[in-house]
Amino acid sequence: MSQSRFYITTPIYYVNADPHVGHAYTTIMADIFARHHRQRGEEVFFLTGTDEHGAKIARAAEVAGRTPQAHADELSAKFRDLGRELDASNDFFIRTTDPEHVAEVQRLLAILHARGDIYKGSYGGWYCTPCEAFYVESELGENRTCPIHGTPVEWLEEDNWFFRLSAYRDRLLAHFDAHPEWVVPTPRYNEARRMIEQGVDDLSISRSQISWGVPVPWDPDQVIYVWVDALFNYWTALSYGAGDDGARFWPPNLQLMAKDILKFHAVIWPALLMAADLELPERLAIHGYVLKGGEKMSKTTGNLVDPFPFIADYGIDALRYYLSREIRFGEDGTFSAEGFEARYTGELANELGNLLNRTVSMIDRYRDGVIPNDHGRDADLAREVATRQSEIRAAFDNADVTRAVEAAWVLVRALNRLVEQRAPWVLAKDPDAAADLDQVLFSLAAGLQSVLIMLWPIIPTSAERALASLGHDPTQVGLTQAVWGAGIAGTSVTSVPPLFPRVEGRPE
Ligand code: ME8
Repeated sequence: MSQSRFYITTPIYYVNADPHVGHAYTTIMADIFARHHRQRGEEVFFLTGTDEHGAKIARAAEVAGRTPQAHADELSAKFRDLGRELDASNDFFIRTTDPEHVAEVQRLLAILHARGDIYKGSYGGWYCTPCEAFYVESELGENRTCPIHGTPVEWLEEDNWFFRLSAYRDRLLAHFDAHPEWVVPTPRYNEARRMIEQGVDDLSISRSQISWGVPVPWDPDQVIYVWVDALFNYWTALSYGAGDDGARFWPPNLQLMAKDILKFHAVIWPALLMAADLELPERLAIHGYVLKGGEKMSKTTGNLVDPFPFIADYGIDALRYYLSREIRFGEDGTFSAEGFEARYTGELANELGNLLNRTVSMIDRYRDGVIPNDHGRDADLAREVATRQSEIRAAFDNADVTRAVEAAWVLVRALNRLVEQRAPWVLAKDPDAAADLDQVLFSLAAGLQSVLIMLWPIIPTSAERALASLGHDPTQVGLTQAVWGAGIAGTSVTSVPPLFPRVEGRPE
């Protein structure tokens, strides 16, 4: 049987400024999906990277007093480092300045040109450099400002190469109709469909007034519009970053992004792929914004949260857990230091960390550190484990990370209730209750083993440490290992320092 594949992407981030929690959010969410699909035994390719061309980067470099390349090198390295800090298990990190990417974009563009999908024209419009996009007058905010950034737009007029986007309108609509779940959640699907219905203009896909970009292959005085260069990264990465036959991963199964770049991915991207005769992605999952004080965190507005202090103080798993649980996937949600601390202490430390601690120390004290046998008296709990596992699979299939964490947490709470209701410390005093005590200790260990494997995509390092303390090989985190009590009776537990230790003070 051939192994199924799963190709997942994040947007490639602009290297105009340092990364913030918004970028961390998308990368962490993508990593959670990637890990979950690996747990299913699938061959996963997880791609992230940086978007390095265009006026926005050229200007940022100018302000920093260095060449665009030197600027991109430094900032791209920061995004790569952020990925490592986040424990992102990406299989490749693409940079649009990679020569292989540049060559492949030029090859694709030449194909579109040869097919008659590209023509020369002239264009004038209101340009927002932070968006790297044109707007029509009716889309602008007060005093001619960008609807996304609120910053002034500028009038740009030049002779450019155009892509016949309008010619793809009917095919795009047909694709939307045939694949009602290709953009989730539904309001985003509707929004994108409406944009196409209302009419799409041809797209200027080159710039003559800037030089920081990929030269148009048949007209080197122009560079390719940065969004066209960037969107193709999802394809070009496979041509040099995924080993021999990287194209086997095509098309992407899941592409994550926030709603700011919906139009580029749900309207322009599929049309470019149709023109290049490439299969369309299976699904785009559009998540909400991470807000700070009620506003979108953004490099342009400057209301940023730096993820690094939170990672330093609480550990990366705490950030991964907080973001996946607090911000309902697909909706906007607020990042706050108070909320972070509350979930860390109330849930990770008190509910999960203590549960492990108590379980291991009771097995130590009452059973010499060896997990007893199952007496078959907790069939309901065993069934609940199976139910939650199916729920988690379904949640991931519906691109709903938050629901997956919630389902796992229901089990954590059920196990805490088990401790309180059965009070092993009382059973331990009664010699006739030995089998009952065996059962509760086995059930706690079995339940923990299962739930830790289910939580592994979210909190990988903590889950591995906890599994090891239960005598489970921490490299074995496939979902088949998450069945009730798999191979756990008779193994020895070892106590470990608290998974989520108390943190003094907190980042602002
Ligand atoms: O748009 N909340 O790059 P970018 C949630 N280079 N997610 C956020 C966020 C926030 N406050 N801020 C940023 C670009 N993000 C282009 C993409 S792809 C071919 C080219 C995340 O650096 C989110 O994924 O502005 C958003 O879509 C992306 O970063 C935008 O990153």
